[in-house]
Amino acid sequence: MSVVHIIDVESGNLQSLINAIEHLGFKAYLVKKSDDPELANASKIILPGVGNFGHFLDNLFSRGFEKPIREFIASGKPIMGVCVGLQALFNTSEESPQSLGFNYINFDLSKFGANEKPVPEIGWNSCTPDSDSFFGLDPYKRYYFVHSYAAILTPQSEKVLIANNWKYAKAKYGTEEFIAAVNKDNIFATQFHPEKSGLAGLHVIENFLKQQHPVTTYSKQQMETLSNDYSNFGLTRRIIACLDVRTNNRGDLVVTKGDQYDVREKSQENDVRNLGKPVELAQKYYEQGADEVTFLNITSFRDCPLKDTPMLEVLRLAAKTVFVPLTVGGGIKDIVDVDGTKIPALEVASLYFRSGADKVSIGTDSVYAAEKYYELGGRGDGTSPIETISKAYGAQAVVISVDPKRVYVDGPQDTKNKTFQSKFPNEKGQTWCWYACTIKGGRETKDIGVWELTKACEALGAGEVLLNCIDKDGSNTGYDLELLDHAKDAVKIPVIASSGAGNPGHFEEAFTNTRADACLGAGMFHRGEYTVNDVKEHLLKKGLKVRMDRG
Ligand code: 1PR
Repeated sequence: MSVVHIIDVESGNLQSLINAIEHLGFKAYLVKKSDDPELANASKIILPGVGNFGHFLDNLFSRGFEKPIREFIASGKPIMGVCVGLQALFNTSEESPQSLGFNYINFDLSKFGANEKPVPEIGWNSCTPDSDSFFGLDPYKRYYFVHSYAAILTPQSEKVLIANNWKYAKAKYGTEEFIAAVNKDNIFATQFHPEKSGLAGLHVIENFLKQQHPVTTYSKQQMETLSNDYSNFGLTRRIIACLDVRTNNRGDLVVTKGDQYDVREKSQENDVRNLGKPVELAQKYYEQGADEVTFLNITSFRDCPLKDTPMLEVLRLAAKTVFVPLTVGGGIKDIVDVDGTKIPALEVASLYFRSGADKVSIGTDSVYAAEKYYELGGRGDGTSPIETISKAYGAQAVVISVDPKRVYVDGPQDTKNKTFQSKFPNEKGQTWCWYACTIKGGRETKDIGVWELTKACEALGAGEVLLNCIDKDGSNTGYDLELLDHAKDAVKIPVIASSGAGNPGHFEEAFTNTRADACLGAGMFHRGEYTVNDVKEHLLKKGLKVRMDRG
């Protein structure tokens, strides 16, 4: 079996890349030390990078990898960079101006402008090879991008590329064009994550491993359906399947679903509603076309050592066959293990990343972090899980999960939190309202609003908001559209609509009437009322672009 060598400087989730390579029938070998003699035997190398440019390159160079990588490239053998692995080919990045890249391409990376669009770019974009297509990159397929910095193209930078015989594929996010992939001789690199891009991404990896450049042809109608219309900044409408996971009375790990967070059956047994097995359902939703899968550990697994937490095994197994991003939430905080050992949140998160998670979602602790942020006069002290995880793995890896309830008041003077006037008065005729954040799965309500929480967490380094709504959870009556607008007005980072989806029309409503960046569904999928594909077909009929390349 042919072996692929992966450079491992412990940045982010390499497990998914290994899984993708093995899924394609190759063997993966992790090179953790630059003096590993195996490196000399490598016939193909992959250089994956996640997170911060400086963190990644400084780490790579201080571990002595610069020389062997340059020598490998000079030998003419194939190398593929992924994400920050692509960025490493450039000179420097605005993200870490003190750090140097390999400078094979002499221009600098910069941050996306956030005036017109959410930053980071998180989602499925297309990319168009400028000259000859390479490694099967296909303008009618969608690839998963997650980054704030990019090789943004200008007439001048394009001249640099052309003059130096680089082939490149462009992507467009909002009004900015950037490099999605490059190729010259034995070097190939993608800004997107092929290992997280479903079948389309697996094909790109396979084409690199087999050094082939296939071209797919499409009918006119397929081209129309699949082409990018550059609405929604170029991204498809993202559909996320969410699995709330916990153990039932018998100790089995089940996917459950509550009504306003109550997950118990109304029967005498009062057991936790059991809607299926986590790994099986994740696989099913991937096959139905889910763009992401989120696992929420809705109660911590008490009396269980962290390393044996069942959620780790769920992730390990799911990541073997589910090649789209996986998020895990619940219990991402500083913990004291059963033997009394203190484990910082960063280490808890690292364990999840190493098991196959791409993002962690932080609920209760994000409320504590925001409260502290305001106590300190609008700054963090660097110790909250949002800050530590974001610093090590990048903002794109940190989601905050918000569990709010609507609170009506007579007017803005009645609360310190930001209010707005709702179109839907309550039974007392009040129209002014705000959204109170809760902690511990909705059991405790805090005097901090969604507006205040999301703004503070964004400033602390969160990259995305998973916006639940206790009033709507499990109701099948559609998302709280006013809540979505309220949060979108507060922050620039992407906001995921959650709670209340009961049919495909609700997804359409959220995407059309609000600026939601993604929509999440749970109960309607678990109960088998609709599939993810039903939702996508509906959105397509309504003229909203979705990713149709099904895993
Ligand atoms: O506080 O960091 O340990 O995280 C706990 C996580 O568990 C939080 O993300 C919190 O939202 C979640 N959680 C806690 N208790 C419950 C519960 O249901 N009793 N689930 C819970 C929250 C909300 C969504 C749900 C949508 C869509 N679940 O994930 O899937 O509301 O449902 P629908 O489409 O069927 O309406 P921490």
